[in-house]
Amino acid sequence: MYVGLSADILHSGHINILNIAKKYGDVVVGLLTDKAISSYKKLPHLNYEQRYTVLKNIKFVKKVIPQKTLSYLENLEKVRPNVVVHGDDWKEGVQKKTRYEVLKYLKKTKGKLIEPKYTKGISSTVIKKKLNSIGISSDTRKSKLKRLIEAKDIVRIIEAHNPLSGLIAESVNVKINNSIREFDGIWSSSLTDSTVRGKPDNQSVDYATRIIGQNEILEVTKKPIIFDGDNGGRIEHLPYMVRSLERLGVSALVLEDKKGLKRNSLFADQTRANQDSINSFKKKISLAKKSTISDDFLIIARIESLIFGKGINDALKRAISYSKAGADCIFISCKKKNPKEIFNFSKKFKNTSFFKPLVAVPSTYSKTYEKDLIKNGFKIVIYANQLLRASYPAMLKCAEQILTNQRSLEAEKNLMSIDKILTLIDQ
Ligand code: SPV
Ligand code: MG
Repeated sequence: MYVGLSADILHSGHINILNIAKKYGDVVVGLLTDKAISSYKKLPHLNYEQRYTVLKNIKFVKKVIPQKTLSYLENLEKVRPNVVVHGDDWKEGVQKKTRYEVLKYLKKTKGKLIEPKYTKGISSTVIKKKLNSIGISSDTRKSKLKRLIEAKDIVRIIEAHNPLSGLIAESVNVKINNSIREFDGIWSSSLTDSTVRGKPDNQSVDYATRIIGQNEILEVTKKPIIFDGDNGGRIEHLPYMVRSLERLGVSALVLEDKKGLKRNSLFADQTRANQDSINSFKKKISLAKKSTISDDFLIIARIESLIFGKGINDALKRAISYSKAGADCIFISCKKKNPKEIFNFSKKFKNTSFFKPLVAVPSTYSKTYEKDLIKNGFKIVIYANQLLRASYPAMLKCAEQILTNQRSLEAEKNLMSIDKILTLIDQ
């Protein structure tokens, strides 16, 4: 007898299903893995091991095995159950197709599908909403990025430069083919953090200021955060930065192999910027890694070779060295209009035994689809500046319209209503 469950938040509805199932024989639970769940909805609150421990201690359950896909077929072939039990709520929505597959299988094996009525008055979705309003602990948030990297084909990150843009990153979603698509996390960009403060992206805004800003974003969001740490500053100070970020619940620190006065990599003119030596940067990576408190906090090494026109072989040599020094992921900078160069790099890097998940920032090669990044070994895509670039022209246009017309009526049609702004943030 087989029951497929996510079992993130167990309630009396689940116990009812398991109790009914028990009446038909030994209950094998196919516990959906993080990967299977995140293929159609948010990563569960509890990780697989935590969910496994809870389930295997329930008296109605004989055995718990992983269900690696939304589809039951692989496990049904393995377990060969006579009966499958599932709440009748899967007749609609994203699981409709899965149900149909199960019915087809059971018809073949002369098995039976039991569908107890969905338990009214209790819903995981409502419980999750309540939990969300309580907030998230630093440790739970921090560990989410690593879990997402393990569970998803690609982890989709968007820049936030203040709490309001953080709220957009947190909650925006679109429904496509019955599943909800959203961003998985937030990028704290040195470029947009500097720009909103009216300063150039050359570390004029110091880390302390940026970390205070980050704290405000952390206060109103729950998604994991990747912090753009530029070159990490003086190596002597690096352990303090790592510990501050980790304590706050940030999930990863990106360090780039540049030295001296920093210039944003997207500038055409890099004559005043310098790339660090492999040896010196390796030391930073390994010290940053040693300074972490847990394995959940990731150190991402960012390679600037292609920005300096040094070619793929230099980038590859560095990727291997930084990977050996302990980098968890490799971020390969590129400001070409197409991704050919980074795809050639990833092909070669994949063939080494030092491969680490790759990070792409498709600001200039924006025509590249996520599916092509996935095919080429990229695990994280960062939309690094788009929200700020969207807001500035809108504000500028509004200010110009007011000046031109000497009143604000003409600008109104592009503005959020007064009612909306008053209620945008929950009171
Ligand atoms: C940033 O967003 O600050 C970055 C990414 O470092 S890039 O601007 O592409 O260098
Ligand atoms: Mg930056």
